[in-house]
Amino acid sequence: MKRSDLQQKARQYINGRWQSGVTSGLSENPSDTREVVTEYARADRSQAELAIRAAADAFPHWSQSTPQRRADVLDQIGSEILARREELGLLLAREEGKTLPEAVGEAARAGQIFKFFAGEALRVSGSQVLASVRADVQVDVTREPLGVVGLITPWNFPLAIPAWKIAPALAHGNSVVFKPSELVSACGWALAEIISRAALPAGTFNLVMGSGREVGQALVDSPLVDAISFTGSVATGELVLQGAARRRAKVQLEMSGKNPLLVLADADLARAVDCAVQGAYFSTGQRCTASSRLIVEAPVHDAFVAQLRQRLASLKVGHALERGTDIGPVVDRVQLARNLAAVASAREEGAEHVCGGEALQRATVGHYMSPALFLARPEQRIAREEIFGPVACVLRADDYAHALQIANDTPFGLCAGICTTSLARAMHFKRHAKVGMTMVNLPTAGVDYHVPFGGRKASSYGPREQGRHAAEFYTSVKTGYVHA
Ligand code: UN1
Repeated sequence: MKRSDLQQKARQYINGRWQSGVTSGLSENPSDTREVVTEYARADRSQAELAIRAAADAFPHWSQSTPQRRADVLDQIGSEILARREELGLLLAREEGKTLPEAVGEAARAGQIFKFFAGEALRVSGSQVLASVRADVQVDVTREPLGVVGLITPWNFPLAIPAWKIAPALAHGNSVVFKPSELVSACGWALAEIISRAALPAGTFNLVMGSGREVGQALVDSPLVDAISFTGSVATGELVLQGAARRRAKVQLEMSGKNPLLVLADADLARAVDCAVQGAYFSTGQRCTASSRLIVEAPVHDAFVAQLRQRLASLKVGHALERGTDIGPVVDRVQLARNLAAVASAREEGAEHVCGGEALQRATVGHYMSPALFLARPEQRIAREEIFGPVACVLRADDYAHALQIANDTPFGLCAGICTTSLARAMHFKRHAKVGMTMVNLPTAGVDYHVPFGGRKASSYGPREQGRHAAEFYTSVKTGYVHA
C-alpha cells in the first residue's frame, strides 16, 4: 500500500482528549485501493463505556448552558466546515468515493446544518402556557434535553448525516457519543476535530470509532445512554431497536428504501430521464433515497427506456477526483460483490437486462461498476429489495392507478416521486403515496436540510430527523402545573 498520503492518525476523542484505540484499522480509497486514507483508532467495548461515562458526567453542565452559548458553538462549527468545504469534500471523495463536486456539496450541506441548528438553539420552544381546566391553575409545557445520546451513522453521507444528528443533539442541550461507520473514519475524525475546537465542556461530545459489535452494542446496552439515533441497514436497525426497547431507551431509526419514481404519459420526458439518472445513479446509487423503481406508464415506456439507456451510456464512471466523472466507485469490495450478485440474481429471475451491471477496470484499481438497468415485474426481487448501488429497474404500468398501486406495494416507505404535467395527478399522488416524503418533477434523492426527513413502514422508526421536528427526538416534554 502507498502510505505517502497517510494523514494524521484518526484518534478517539473522549472526555475532551485525543486517545489511541485498543487496536487500529485502515480506511482506503475506493477509487484507488493502493491509497490508505487514514489509520484510525478502534475502540473496544470498555473504551466506548469510558466515552459514555464522560458524556453522562458532562450532561449536567451542558444541559444548563445558555441558548446563546449553544448557538455560538454550533455557529462556529458551521462556519469552519463551510470555510473548509473544498478540503473536507476532497477527504470525503477520497474516502467514500463520491465525485468531488458531490462531496464538496455534502460538506457545504453539513456546514449549513450546523448553522441552521445554531438558530434552533435560540428557538428552543414548545414552551406553551395554557389556562388549566381548574380555577386559578396555570399549565406550562416545556422541552428539556434528554441526556446522553448515542449517534450511529453510515458511510454513505459521512459528513451530512453526522451533522444532522450531532447539531440538533447539542442544540437541545444533550451530550453526545458519536460512532461513525469504520469505512469513513477519516471523515468522522475530521468533523470531530472541528467540533473539538468549539469550546464545548469536556465530555459533551465524544468520538468513538470501532465496530458495531463492540462500540454500537455498548451504546445500545448502556443504561447511561438515554437515546439512540441510528441510520443504516434494516437488519442492524432491528437489533438497535430490540436492544434499546429492552431498557426503554428512546430510538430513532432511518433505514432502507425502495423508492418509486413514476413517469406518467404526460411527463416532460427529458426531465423525467434527468430525474431518473440523478435519483437512481448519482452518488453511485448509494442513498436510501435512491429512485430504484422507475414506474412508467405504458404509452411512454419504450421511449423512456430508450432515452435512459442512451443517457446511461454517456455517463463516465471513474475516479472520484477525476474531472468529468459522473459516477464514482462503489464504497468497498463487499458492497461491489453485493451489487454484482444482485445483478446476477436479476438475470436469473428473468428480469430483462437493458444495460450495465459489469465490474469495470480503470487506470487505478478501484471498485468500479457500470450503471445497470433492468425491465422487471413488481414481484421480482430486483423490484422489492434494496440494493444500495447503481442498479435500477423499470416497471411498466397500464395507467396512473396501476402505477400508484405498484408504488405502494413495497415494505418500505421513505420517499416517492412523480414526473407529470398534470396538477391533479401530482396532488393525488402527494396524498396517496404511503411514504414520508414526496417529490414532483424532482429526483427522490437530494433533500433540503431545514425540513423533516424520514419515512414510514420498514424505512423509519421514531420521530423525524432534521428541521424543527428534530426537537421531538432530542428533547423530552414536561408539563408543569402552578396554583396561583
Ligand atoms: C439525500 O438523498 O439527500 O442514507 C439524503 C441516506 C439518507 C440520506 C439521503 N439518510 O441515503
